[in-house]
Amino acid sequence: MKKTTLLISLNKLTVPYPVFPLALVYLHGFLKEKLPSHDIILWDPLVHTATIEEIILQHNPDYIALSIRNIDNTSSLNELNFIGQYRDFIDNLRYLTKATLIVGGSGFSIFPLPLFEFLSPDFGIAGEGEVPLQTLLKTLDARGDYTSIPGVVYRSKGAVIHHQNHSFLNYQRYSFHPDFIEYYWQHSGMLNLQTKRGCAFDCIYCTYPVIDGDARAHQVAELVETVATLYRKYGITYIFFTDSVFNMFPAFNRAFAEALIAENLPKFRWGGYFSPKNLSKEELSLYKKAGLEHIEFGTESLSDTVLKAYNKPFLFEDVKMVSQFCIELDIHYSHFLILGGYGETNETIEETFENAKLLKNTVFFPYVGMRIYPHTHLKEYAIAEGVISKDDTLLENRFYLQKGVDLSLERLGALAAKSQSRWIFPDENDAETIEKMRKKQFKGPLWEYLIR
Ligand code: B12
Repeated sequence: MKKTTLLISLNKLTVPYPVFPLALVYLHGFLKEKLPSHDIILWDPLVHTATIEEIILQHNPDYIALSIRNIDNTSSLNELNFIGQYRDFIDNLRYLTKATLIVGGSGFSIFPLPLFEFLSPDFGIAGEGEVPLQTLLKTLDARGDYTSIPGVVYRSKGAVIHHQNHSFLNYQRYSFHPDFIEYYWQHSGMLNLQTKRGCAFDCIYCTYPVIDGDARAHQVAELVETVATLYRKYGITYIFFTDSVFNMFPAFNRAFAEALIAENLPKFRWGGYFSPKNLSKEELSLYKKAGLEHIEFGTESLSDTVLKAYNKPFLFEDVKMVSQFCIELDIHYSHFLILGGYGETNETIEETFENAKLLKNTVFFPYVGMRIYPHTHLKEYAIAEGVISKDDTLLENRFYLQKGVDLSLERLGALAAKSQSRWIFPDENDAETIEKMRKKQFKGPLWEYLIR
């Protein structure tokens, strides 16, 4: 008999805009192909008007797989944490249904053990989800032994066990779900797609290597086919490539850009996260021809002392150079910064604001302090300095704010006001303006309209 699996996105955050739950369409696409013995139903509280009670009544699922993306908003200025609402949701599911509950997602993957303890699902999957979820569902259907499936988290004799997954997929099966495409195109002004997984860098605060594992690329032909279908069949002309860092694997990127150009999608535009490291003007110019419209640089500081302390593999000189390339090629670009993290001083803060004046036609998005996450170098430094205790799960928002540095908004705001560029601190709420612009069919990230 056919089983029913309900796939849910738990993300209700709409800041800076609602983010298309890419994980769900990948998991759906993969399971449709590899697990035909299951009917897969998708539910997203932002998209669908039916309530979870109605969905459960209608489909009576055997399994419910929940995607947990955000744990917190990484901002010390307007702290949010979402795990309480996830637990309430799961408690309600326990009341509504006897279905087996499985959780996964980037947020879950950062904290698999403590979050499993906190949420009490039946199973968790940390990291890439496609193969582990398919294997787990098949095994549970057959009442088989799930205890050694890579990636799976479960409880045994009171302890929570996690077997890490080290073998990864190098392709994707994108499922074109019209409800999702329509809602997110209207409300986000972009859809998204991933061309690579994992991260090759080792920045002291970052969770990406823990979430995604080793850096690897997907397949050019399949990606271009997905972009072309979204463009031709659904009228999607703007995509955010969600890779941790887009400019890894230059040979792959070149092939991808050339294939996009050959596909001839004249109105197609895209953007992504880039690193200022290893980015030539010639490469950027090719991406521009392939539709590159905006770049969000994970720069973090404009002071070499701090870049070194954060273990960023570039210098301010690189930042200046790639910013200039963007200006010359007419590519919108912004810089994300972390002020007051490990190694910052009052002088390096001043240096960052001074250097910001040398970067023209851009927007800065500064975070204040570094969110401390498990399995990072920063966690070890914070323990050594007594900022957190050794056994802190870090599920609650914990920040590293460099002692002795004046990080008051008064000071930072005054420095920002003196610089010639636009600084958008995380507590600035532009939601209303953004919503108005979306209604007028403005596409893309929209910060490009704020450039001074
Ligand atoms: C791209 C990105 C963005 C872009 C998104 C652009 C866009 N249009 O898509 C932007 C800049 C908008 C953004 C914003 C934010 N982001 Co962000 N973002 C990312 C990034 C780099 C990639 C996310 C992605 O799309 N991955 C690709 C998909 C396919 O992968 P995935 O979701 O992980 O899914 C796989 C697995 O997790 C698993 N899986 C997923 N769900 C499920 C469910 C089940 C049941 C199973 C079994 C498996 C499973 O299988 C999937 C396929 O293999 C991640 C970091 C990272 N490397 O993951 C951060 C990340 C998701 N972001 C994060 C945060 C915090 C935010 C913000 C709150 C930041 C802020 N202060 O504004 C906002 C929230 C926006 C919102 N409305 O939700 C955090 C979330 C964790 C946390 N700390 O809470 C991350 C992990 C980064 C970090 N700091 O650690 N983000």
